[in-house]
Amino acid sequence: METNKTFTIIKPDAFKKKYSGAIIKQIEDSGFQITNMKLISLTKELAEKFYSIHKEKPFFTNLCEYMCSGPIIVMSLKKDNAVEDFRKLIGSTDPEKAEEGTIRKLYATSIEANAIHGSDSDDNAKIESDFFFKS
Ligand code: IDP
Ligand code: MG
Repeated sequence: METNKTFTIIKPDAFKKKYSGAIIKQIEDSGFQITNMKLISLTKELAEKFYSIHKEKPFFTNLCEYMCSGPIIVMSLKKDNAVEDFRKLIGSTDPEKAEEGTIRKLYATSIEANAIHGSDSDDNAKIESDFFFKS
């Protein structure tokens, strides 16, 4: 399994607030290369499929609704140690717990509307990137 790839989504809250440019700059300045990128809107079916691992969680329905609430930017990224380094760059799921300078600390609205997604493993980076970029 490759360790130099990850996958990210600029979520609807951040896109709506026009943070996409600043977030992409921070990602590139941190050494990540964008290898694929597109602006899309999710359907309920796609959101539920993407987040199916969380389907038993109490926040699942709201999460899927929120992810369909506006355009998102999906990107595949390349860098050594991509998954771990990117999770560090975005910070904790809850922006109130995220470290200073992380993308979620800077741009998130709430624990749900937390500005950005980052894959949590090399396996999921491939699955998630293929989900959006292989038809
Ligand atoms: P992650 O995005 O940091 O990997 P996960 O636990 O995988 O966090 O959760 C996926 C997404 O679900 C989060 O990014 C956030 O948008 C939402 N979420 C996670 N936990 C909560 C919660 O306790 N309340 C509401 N939404 C949540
Ligand atoms: Mg996750």
